[in-house]
Amino acid sequence: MRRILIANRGEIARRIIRTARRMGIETVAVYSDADAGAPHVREATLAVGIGPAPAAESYLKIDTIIQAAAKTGADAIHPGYGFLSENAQFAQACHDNGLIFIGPPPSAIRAMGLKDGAKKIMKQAGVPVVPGYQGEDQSLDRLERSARAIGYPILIKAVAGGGGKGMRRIDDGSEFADALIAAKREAGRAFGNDSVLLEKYLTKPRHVEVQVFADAHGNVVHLFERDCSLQRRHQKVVEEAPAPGLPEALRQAMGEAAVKAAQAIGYVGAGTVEFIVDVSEGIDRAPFYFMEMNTRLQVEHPVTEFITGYDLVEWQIRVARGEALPAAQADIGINGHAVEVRLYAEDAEGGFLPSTGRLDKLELPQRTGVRVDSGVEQGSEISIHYDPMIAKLIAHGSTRQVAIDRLIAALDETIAEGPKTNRAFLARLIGHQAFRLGDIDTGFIERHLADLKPVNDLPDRLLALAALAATTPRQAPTGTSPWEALGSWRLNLPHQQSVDFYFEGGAKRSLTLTRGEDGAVTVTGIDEELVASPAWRSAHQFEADFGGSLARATVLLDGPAMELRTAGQTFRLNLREASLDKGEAVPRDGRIKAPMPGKVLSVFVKPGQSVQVGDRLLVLEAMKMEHRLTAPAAGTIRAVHVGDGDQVADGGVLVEIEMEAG
Ligand code: MV4
Repeated sequence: MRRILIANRGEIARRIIRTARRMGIETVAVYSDADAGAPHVREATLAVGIGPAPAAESYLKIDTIIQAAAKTGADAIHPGYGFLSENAQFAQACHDNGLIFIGPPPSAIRAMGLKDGAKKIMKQAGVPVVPGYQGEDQSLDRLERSARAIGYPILIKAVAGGGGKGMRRIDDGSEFADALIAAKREAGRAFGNDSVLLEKYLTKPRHVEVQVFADAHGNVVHLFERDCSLQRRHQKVVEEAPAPGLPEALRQAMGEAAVKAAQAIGYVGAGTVEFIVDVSEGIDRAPFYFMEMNTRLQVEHPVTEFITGYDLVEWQIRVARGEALPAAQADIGINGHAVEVRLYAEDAEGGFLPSTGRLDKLELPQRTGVRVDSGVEQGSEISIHYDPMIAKLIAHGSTRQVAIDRLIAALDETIAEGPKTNRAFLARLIGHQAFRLGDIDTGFIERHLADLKPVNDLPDRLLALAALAATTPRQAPTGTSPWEALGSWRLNLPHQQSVDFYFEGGAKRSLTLTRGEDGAVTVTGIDEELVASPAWRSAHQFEADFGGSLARATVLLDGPAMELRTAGQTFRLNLREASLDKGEAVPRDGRIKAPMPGKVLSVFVKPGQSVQVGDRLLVLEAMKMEHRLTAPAAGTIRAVHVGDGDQVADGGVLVEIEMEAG
């Protein structure tokens, strides 16, 4: 293998380029018009433009990509994840054109493509599957009888669905017929296939997936598991390896089941076998069931790389070259613990809507035990066309607590400005007591949402730290010797300064700082007077020694606005009285506008209808996610300007509400 074309973009393209380069293999990047200036394009040996920004016109064009490979003399194609990575037709097209597809055989992709078929194969192979019905007979009568036999609550899943799409829970037999008809209609529209399967509904599942690897010589190993239970609307938010609290016997059993799953379909390359672990009765004797198999390298593979010490992209390339697996099962072990978070351009504090725009500032952390995989750089545009992930931050440590602490420190240091991000939310999430205890399941984020909101009451010590940061110059004047500069610089500072912080609701705190001859500052205006020696460690890292106890924080100043981050908590402070214009949380004219460009999926209201605060108005699909817009105030619908399937522009008026007085 001399030259690999990477049929992908962003962080995964860069990730593959890194390993290829280390192995002495050249790379070819492909890029859409929107990505012409992207880092992955610069870093590859060669690059080929493949069309307009929409993925359907570029990254998903099989013929164009095959042609790009032929034109550049590539002998292999790595599909990355997403896009064409699990497209059997693409894998086949590679083979047909004499290119090595760095992935499994098309037959294995196809075998796992439909849920019912995958389940049947696994059941046959002795891999545990969720009790249910996955038969050909799709008649109401047959399905209803099966549901009764399984026992409610049950879950209807579209056989062509995936990642949570097309699922419907039914708690009671009386709802069955209506729910089935609706589920089938939805599945038919979404996937062009209205077949469903039924499963016993598990009330407290954990998502535990096992990394497997197979070569073309019949060797299959697993590289232990990842826990990806922390999700929001089927979007993974935190992934870690190994799964916290998983008993060794269960780990062994799941690893063996995953290997069996791979063997059952003649697998070759990197794959992930997703299991659902039913922890409703605790984890000690928890049953686990096969869910689906992902026939690609996954976004979260770095946590596995951290704990096993192997480069999975290197393994993929070696297996694709026909080599035997680099390690045998007995050689593969677990070293420490790794946790990954996905930094997204989204408004985590405002309903998790994606946020687009230019990354005006991007400073990603560099610290021991922390890996950062990113596809963007300062100045990059986060567009509506692709996944809005800014970076993956992955931390490793000898223990889970060490890894978590490192990741929190990394998040505290991360500076990403322009679009809104989930940075502060992620830090609160992995700093949450229940997460630290490993008390996780797929309902975690929903259940703890109230605890994951920002808090803004600072303890006195942090308020003092903020005041110190506001009054400590970043550096001594230059030109004289450091010692003289420091001495005279300190002497030239005002002896006494006051700092006022303004809080929402009109509260104000005034602190007074009195500087001593030795540079120590006495802070008053808080419950207990504090004495500190403050210093900037770098442009945004501030610290103060409070009599032997060191307080550290990332401090960002933007005019009168200060952001202070420490120990995973983010505080926003205002050094000037906020103006009364708070923006329009509730639009006074009652015009509900699209928060971003997108497609209207469904409209729930009609003119003349009355609504209460929080009533759903419509669902907008944007950036591959569904966003539910709700009534910001009670009133009567005055006008509906959009219908199902309409494309809307950012700021376009969707619905108008005649708001009730008061
Ligand atoms: C389930 C389930 C409960 N019972 N199946 C969601 C995505 C898809 N891979 C499988 N999913 C689920 N299947 C049964 N029989 C609950 C989920 C589920 C879930 C699974 C893994 C991670 C997050 C989840 C969030 C909600 C529901």
